[in-house]
Amino acid sequence: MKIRLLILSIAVFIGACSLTAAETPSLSVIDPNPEPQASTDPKPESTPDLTVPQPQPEPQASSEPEPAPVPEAKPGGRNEAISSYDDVKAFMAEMVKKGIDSKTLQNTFDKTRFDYKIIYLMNRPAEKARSWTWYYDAMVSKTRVGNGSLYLTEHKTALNKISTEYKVPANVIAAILGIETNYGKYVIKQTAVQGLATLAFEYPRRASYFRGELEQLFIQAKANGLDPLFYKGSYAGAIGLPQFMPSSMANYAKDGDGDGKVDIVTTHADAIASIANYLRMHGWRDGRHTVALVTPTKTLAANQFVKNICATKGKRTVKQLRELGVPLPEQYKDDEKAFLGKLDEDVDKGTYQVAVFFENACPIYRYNYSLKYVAAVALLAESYE
Ligand SMILES: [Ca+2]
Repeated sequence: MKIRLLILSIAVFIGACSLTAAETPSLSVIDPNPEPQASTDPKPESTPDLTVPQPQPEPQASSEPEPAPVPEAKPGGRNEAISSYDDVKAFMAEMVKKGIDSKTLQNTFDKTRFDYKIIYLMNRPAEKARSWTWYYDAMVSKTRVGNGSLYLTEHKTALNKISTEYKVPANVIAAILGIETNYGKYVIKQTAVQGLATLAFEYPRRASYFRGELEQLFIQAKANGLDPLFYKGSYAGAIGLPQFMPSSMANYAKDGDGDGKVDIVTTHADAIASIANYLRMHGWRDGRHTVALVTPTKTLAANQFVKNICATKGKRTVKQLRELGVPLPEQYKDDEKAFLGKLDEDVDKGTYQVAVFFENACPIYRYNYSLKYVAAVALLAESYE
């Protein structure tokens, strides 16, 4: 199982490997999506339903980062350095007007080629969602729990300081990092520019969105005195340890180590502060609960469940949930607000897992619009020693 996951994840990730019919990967969490994660604004119509994150590979033996792979040429595609194409040149001219240095733009696009595998991944129909059991086993694996406990020790100083400042628990921040990039052990090789440029210029359906993100990446790079190619990202441009889209970086990323730069690619303290700030800005409040898995004592109708746990519709009190036949331990107070959600769609078989999502579940949902993701983050956070 582990080996298969590893194969799947490696294939998924940024197209480091070529895709084969036998191992066609699922799309990973690190993608934009209908409701992009960490912050891209939700786009209802967009891409296939990619809301279920796929696990990242378990950490591998200390591997030196390798050079970013050069994408395979596509017959009939635009396979040269992208600075040679008129639409890219026009974009560069616009960016110069917005204050980005022309040499920086030229250098960046001279070194970038479109990766058509990304278009293939974006156009694949959504595959059937994995079961909650499968997802839980992958996301809250023993290895990931163990690595998280080590991470909490290793980054204790930054985590404690930032956790106190933002009033967001260290274990929740670590759990998000654990699921996004295996606590940074997953080394991303591809530049964010490559993914963003491919989607900005070769994916008409969402070109304007990705063009905006590409623009923001240059702005962020300039603001932080960094080379745009420094930013490593998923095939859809989600950057660094916490997998923020550039617009999220602009709005929520923070300098956690106080060196005056926001670097969420290599600086853990910055990634930690950025996640903490993101959760805080999306409504995380001290003392509220996140998620509880429950076994209802009565059959619940389909319309008792909600999909959007940040909405007003479907919000209930714990007292009302108890009256519905949802048992919750005493630690949950009658007047706490919560939603009822199910973690599997297979209601017919009656095997689905029910979860209660409390008010601190919403900020995690804003990070990645998937109930499974929210539950996995909450449960992983509770599993550390
Ligand atoms: Ca910093």
